[in-house]
Amino acid sequence: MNCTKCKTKAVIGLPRHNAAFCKNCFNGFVHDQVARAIKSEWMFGKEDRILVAVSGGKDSLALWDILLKLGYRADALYVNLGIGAYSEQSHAKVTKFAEAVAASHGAMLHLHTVEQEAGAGIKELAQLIHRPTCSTCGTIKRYQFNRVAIEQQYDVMATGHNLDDEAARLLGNVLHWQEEYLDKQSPSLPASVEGFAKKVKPLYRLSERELAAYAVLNRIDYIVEECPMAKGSKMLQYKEVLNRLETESPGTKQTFYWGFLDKQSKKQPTATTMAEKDRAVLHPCTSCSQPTTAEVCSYCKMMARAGTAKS
Ligand code: Q46
Ligand code: ZN
Repeated sequence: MNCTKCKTKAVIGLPRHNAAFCKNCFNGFVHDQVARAIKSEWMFGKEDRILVAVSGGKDSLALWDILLKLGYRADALYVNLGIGAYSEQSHAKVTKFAEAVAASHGAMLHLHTVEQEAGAGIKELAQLIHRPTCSTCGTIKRYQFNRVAIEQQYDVMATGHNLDDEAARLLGNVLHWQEEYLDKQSPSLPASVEGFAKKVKPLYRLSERELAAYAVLNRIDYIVEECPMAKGSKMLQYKEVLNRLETESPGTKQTFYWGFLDKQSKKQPTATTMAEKDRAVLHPCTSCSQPTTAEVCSYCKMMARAGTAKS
C-alpha cells in the first residue's frame, strides 16, 4: 500500500476517504482537517486565547498538540476526578505532556482537583449526594472549565470530541428525540450570555481511529484505558453499533453526522436567536454568579448538599 499523495510506503489506510498516507502526509491530512473545521465553523483566530480541556486521553492531548503546531495560543485545563489509579495515571500523562509543550511552545496547564474542593473523589461525592457518577462528573467538568475560561479570560474553550463521539451522541439524541439537545449539538457554540465561554470541537472531522494513529505516530504518551465509569454506558453501545455499520459501509459516521450539520445549518435558528433564548432564561447564580436557569446553579447546589451530607 503506497501513500496516495507522495507514493512512498503508507502507514495507514483511510477507507472512508479512499486514501492511504505515509506519516508526513497523514500528519498533513490531520492538520488540514482541523484547520478546515476551525475555519468553516468560525471557531477562533490566531490572536485568540484557547483553553483546551484535557483528560490524558488521545483526543484531548492530540488536540492540544495540533493547535500548538498550527500556531494557535492554546493552554489546557485538567480536572483530576479522584478515581484511583485511573486518575493517577491520566494526571501523570497530562503533566508529562504539559512539561514538554511548556518547554517547546510556552503553553501552560491549569489544574483542578475535585478532592481538594469537595473533600471527596467523584464516586464518593456522587454517592453522598445520591446522583449518578457521570452526571456529577459532567456538572463538575462543565462548571470548572467555564469558570477557568472566564476567570482567566480565555476567548474560547476547546474539547477533544471526535467524529465517533459526535455521531454516537447524535444517534442517542435521535433515538430519544431529544430536540433541545439536537438544536445545541454543534461543533461551535457561541458565548450566548455573559459568564458563559464559547465552546468548540475542532476534531469533529476526524475519527477515533485516525486520532489514535496520530497520537501513536507522533509519540504522544496518552492513557489508553477508558475511564472505568464509562463501562456499559449508552455512548459506548452507540459507538459499537456505528462501528459495525462503518465496517460494512465506510463513511457511514461521516455521512450521518456531517449530513445532520448540513441540515442544521439550513434550518438552524441563528446564533442571535439562540442567544436571545438563553438570555431570557439565564441569570447569575446567587452564590457564584455563573449563569443558571435556577436561583442557585447546579454546581453550587451539589457542593452545598455534599457539605450538609458530610456534617
Ligand atoms: S463522565 Fe463518567 Fe466520563 Fe466522568 S466519570 Fe468517567 S465516564 S470521565 S466522559
Ligand atoms: Zn453557582
